Amino acid sequence: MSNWVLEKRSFDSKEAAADGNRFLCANGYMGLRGVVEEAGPSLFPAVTLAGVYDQYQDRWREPVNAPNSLFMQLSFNGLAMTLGETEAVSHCQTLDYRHGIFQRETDFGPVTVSSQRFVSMAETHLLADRYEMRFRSDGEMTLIAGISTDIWDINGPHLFDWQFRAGEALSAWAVTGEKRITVAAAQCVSLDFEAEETVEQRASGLFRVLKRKVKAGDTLTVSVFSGVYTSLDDADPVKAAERLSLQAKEKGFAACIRAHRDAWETIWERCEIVTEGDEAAALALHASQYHLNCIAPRHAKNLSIPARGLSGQTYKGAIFWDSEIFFFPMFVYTQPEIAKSLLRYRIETLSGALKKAAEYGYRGAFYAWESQEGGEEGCTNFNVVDVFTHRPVRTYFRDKQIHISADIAYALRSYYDITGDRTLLKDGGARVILECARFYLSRANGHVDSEQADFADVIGPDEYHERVTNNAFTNRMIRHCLESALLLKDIFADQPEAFTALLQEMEYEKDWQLLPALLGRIREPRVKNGVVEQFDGYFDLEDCFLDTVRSRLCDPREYWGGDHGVAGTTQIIKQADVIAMMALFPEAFTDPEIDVNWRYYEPRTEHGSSLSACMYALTACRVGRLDEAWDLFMRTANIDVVGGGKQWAGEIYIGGTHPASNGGAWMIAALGFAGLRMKNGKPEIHPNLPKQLKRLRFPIIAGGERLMVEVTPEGGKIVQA
Ligand code: IFM
Repeated sequence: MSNWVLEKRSFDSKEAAADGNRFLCANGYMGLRGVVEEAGPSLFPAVTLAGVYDQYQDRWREPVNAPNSLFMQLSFNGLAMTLGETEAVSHCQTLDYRHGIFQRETDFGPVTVSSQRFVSMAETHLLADRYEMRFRSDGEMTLIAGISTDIWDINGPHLFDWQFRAGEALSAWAVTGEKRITVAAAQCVSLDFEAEETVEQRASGLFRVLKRKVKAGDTLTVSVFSGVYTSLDDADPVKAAERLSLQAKEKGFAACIRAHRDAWETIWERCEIVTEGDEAAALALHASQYHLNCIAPRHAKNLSIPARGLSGQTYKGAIFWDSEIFFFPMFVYTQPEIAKSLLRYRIETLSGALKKAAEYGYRGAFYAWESQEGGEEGCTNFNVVDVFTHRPVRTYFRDKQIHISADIAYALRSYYDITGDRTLLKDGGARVILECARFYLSRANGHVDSEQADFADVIGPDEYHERVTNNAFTNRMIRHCLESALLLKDIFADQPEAFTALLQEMEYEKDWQLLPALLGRIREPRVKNGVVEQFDGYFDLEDCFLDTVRSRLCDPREYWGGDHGVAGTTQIIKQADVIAMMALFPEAFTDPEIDVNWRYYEPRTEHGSSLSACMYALTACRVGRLDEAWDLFMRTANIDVVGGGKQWAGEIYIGGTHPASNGGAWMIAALGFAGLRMKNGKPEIHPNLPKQLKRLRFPIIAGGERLMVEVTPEGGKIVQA
């Protein structure tokens, strides 16, 4: 197996949910789960659309899945050749990370089916599949190829009033329940054989039925071209989808796949991390970079990326802090136009954040914890279901995880620091930072017996301890947000009138005076023997081992956090928190400070979130704990290679890809192993290469220059690309 190819040589329907994620093909506009053509809803096929949401009844709002327009079902002599139902002699499926191409080959005995398909990186709305049948005996084949409207949804259905049209292209379209958005798919086929052809409209969609006699030794091929559009993309999405599928058919499969492969090559030129020394690590890095790149919104200027990418509807397809803290770094250093899109999404959803703050009685911008279109809050007050009572549990992620606004301000500032480009700040970014700072001005609590300001009743990244006071991470991020707001005056020093006009327009003059005062008063965390206390009172909690806490569970799926969770009264934390702070502000802490905190918190961390390991790896690099850094790196980078992690919580599907880990893998390689950082607008490196690697090389764009970073055991350099 090359270090660019994921391969699986068996099929087990129990692994279908996880494999659908691992073998995902996507292009930022849509994601096609890695399941075979004939799969019905029990194998979780989906074409998930980016940025299109719907709510069915009072269920969770989630992204919409388009119909499956690559559906194909072969029967031979009356027997359906369906993986998982008909016994197969062998099955192999692969995903080529370099070019985003999914292949399967299934030997059903009398016939072997093989296919090659992709979600075009060159043509945003195009899916294509080349499906080949090799017959070993004489008989009659029936191939059903069409658009399946039998859609697997978690909280659906979302598409209603189906309509169909059959011409050279088959088309199916429907509207979403909530906003009446039209979702359309069209499909054309090109055959290298003659067949009797009929078109059938069934309850499950619109299909071409192709029948013919075959002889042993015959090989027949069908190429399928499908356009997918919504009324958000085009005033006539049905026509647009039909037009695209016809055009693609005209071009032919070979030309379409060539354009798709070329588009991927261009992406790799911008960001490929080349390593030497460890093949498993190379594969894991390719997987991580593939998964993050394939969900980047290249077709848009103002979209962000959901926490589970485009692998389905988990986490309501919502945008979390994952975008700014975990996805953003790779993009800002390699493809800043994508980083810009992530931030434009926040700029354009500021009104949602202002509304949310006002609803809670605050001023300024309080961004949604789980943000959907328009900045709408997708996070409910009851985000967990109790495994014992099956009742919803009141959770406080939505109302107390206030670091989200500062995380966004952090990324806006980093964008400026790394690119040197002020346009984003000018075009709304400065306003966002100022509104976030204003939110913290209104959210701060005076301390009862000192001059200091507390941030009480919050949740930090460690979500197991809810409603705490002075979470070190949160307070540090808030300080940085206030500092960034004040720094804007220097950034726009050459345009003082424009900056003053902005403050006036925002009625900010009084708040501007208050910022330095609050900055000077934010409570510093307690430090004991060099260890930063995660929040007020954390050190007084029971100090015990992870296994002790685990042994207290009555049910393996029990939620560890909240009022009754097993972790709440202990020092066991879900994910990096103080260590995340140290990873984000490396210059604010000395090596011994980081080391002592790392040694304290790592054994107390469950790593119950895929966001955790990379923060520990980054800080481990910094203090020379390279063996630990390597293990955490492999865990991070391999996450969507092995497809680990929970897939189900009771009845709720929670699986998906892990873009935060994918971004984390880039961060560990670039910011950790190479030690890349910006100083006074210039990149510099401080290599910490683990012994497993003989070479590390990757391109960056920093301060407007295209550069190449090279690290070997002998040292490192940054050269012109
Ligand atoms: O943003 C994270 C959070 O920190 C932990 N739970 C999952 C979320 C989405 O990845």
